[in-house]
Amino acid sequence: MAGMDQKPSVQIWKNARLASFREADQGLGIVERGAVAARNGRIVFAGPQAELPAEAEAGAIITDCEGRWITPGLIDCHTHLVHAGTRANEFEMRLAGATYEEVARAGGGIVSSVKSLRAASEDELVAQTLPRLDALINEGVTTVEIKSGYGLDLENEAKSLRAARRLGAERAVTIRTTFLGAHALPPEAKGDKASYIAKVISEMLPAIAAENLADAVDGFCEGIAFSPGEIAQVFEAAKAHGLPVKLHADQLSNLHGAALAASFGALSVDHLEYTDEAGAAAMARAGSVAVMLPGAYYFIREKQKPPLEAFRKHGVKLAVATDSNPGTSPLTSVLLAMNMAATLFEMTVEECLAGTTREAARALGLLSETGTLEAGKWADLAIWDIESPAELVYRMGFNPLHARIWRGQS
Ligand code: DI6
Ligand code: FE
Repeated sequence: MAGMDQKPSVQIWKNARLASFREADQGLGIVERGAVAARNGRIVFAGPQAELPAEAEAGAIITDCEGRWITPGLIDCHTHLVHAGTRANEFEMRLAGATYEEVARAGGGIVSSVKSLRAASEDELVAQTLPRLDALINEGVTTVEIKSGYGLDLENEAKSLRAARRLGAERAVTIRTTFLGAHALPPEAKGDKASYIAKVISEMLPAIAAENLADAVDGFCEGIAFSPGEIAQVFEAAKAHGLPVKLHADQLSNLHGAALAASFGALSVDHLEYTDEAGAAAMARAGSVAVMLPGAYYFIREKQKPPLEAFRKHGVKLAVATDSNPGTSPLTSVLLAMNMAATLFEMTVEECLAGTTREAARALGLLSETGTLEAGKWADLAIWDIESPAELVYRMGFNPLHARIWRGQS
C-alpha cells in the first residue's frame, strides 16, 4: 500500500505576491499576482499566476496564499552555530571596559569556547545547537553555513563538523559545513603558530577532506589570529584537496586579507570593515562575495564601517549573515541582521534582502540550487504576513513568518 501514502508530487502556491530575486529582473523581481509550482522538491514554475500551465493544476496540492508574500527561503551564509556554552561573562567584562582584544589576550575569547567545546560530546553539541538552529528556521531560513573553529585539533574539529552535518539530518534544512582550523591558536601550541598551521595542513585538513566533513575552508586573518602568509599556506592546501575557500578578513585591521582571499578565488570574504579600495577591486575581479556581519560590528562596538561605496563602485556582490557565535555575535536572527545592515551600514532594503537570499546562495556556491524563485531550483520558500518586503528589514524583533517550505515540504 506504499503508493497510497505518496503525496501528489505537484504542489502549487497561488494568490501570492512574489519577490523572486531573479537576476534577470530588476530589483526584487516582484510579481504582484504570482504563483509557484514545485514537483519532487524542485520549483517547476515561479511567475505570474496567469501563466501557470493549466495542466500543472490537475491533481496538485494547492495552497491559497491569500495575497501573502513569498520570498526564497532565507540563507545564513556565515555562522559558528556549533559551539558549547556561552561567553556571557566576557560580555560583562567588556561592559566594565575591557576590549575584545584585551579579553582575548587575557586567555578568554575564542580559547574559552575551545575549552567548552572540547569538553562536550558530539551529542551534547547537537543538543546545544538545535535551539539556535530552530531560531533561524523559525524565521524562514532554509540554508545555514556552519563553521568549525572551536576544536582546534583533529578530534574536536571533526566532532564539530560531524555535529553540523547531523543537524542537517535532524531538521529540514540545508547545512553547508566549513573547516575553520585556522581560527585561533590552541593553548597547547604555546604560541607556535608555524607548527600549528603545519598541523592544520598536514594532519587535520587531509583527514577532514577524506571523511567529506567540509564543503569549504575558512581562516581568520588578523593580528590576534593568523598572518596572510599563514592563511595562504592553508588555502594552498585547501585547493590541493579541491575545496573552495573563504576568509574572515580585515575585521579589526587591514592586513589586505580581502585581496589575498580574492587571489585564491574565494567564494566570499567576510567582515571587511578595514578593507581598502584595492581589496574591493580584487574581490570584484575574482567574483568573491562580500559578506557583511553587522551583528559582530554592533556587539563589539566597532567604529569602522565596511567600505560599502567601494563595493558598489566595483560591483562586488553583497551578502548579510549573522556570524552567530558566542564571542562577538550571539545573534540567531537573520531578520535582525538585515535591520542592522540597513541601520548601521546604510545598506538598502534590496541589498539586505538579496544579501540573505540570492547573494548568500552565491557566497556558498549554491546559486544554481537556491536563493531565487526560479524553475529548476530547490523549492525553498518563505511565506510572509507582510504588506511589503521592506517590512522584513524595517522591524526589530518581530517575526512575520507565515510558513516555511524546504525542498517542497512544510
Ligand atoms: N571573527 C569573529 O567575529 C569570530 N571569529 C572570527 O574569526 C569571533 C569568534 C569568537 O570570539 O568566539
Ligand atoms: Fe565569523
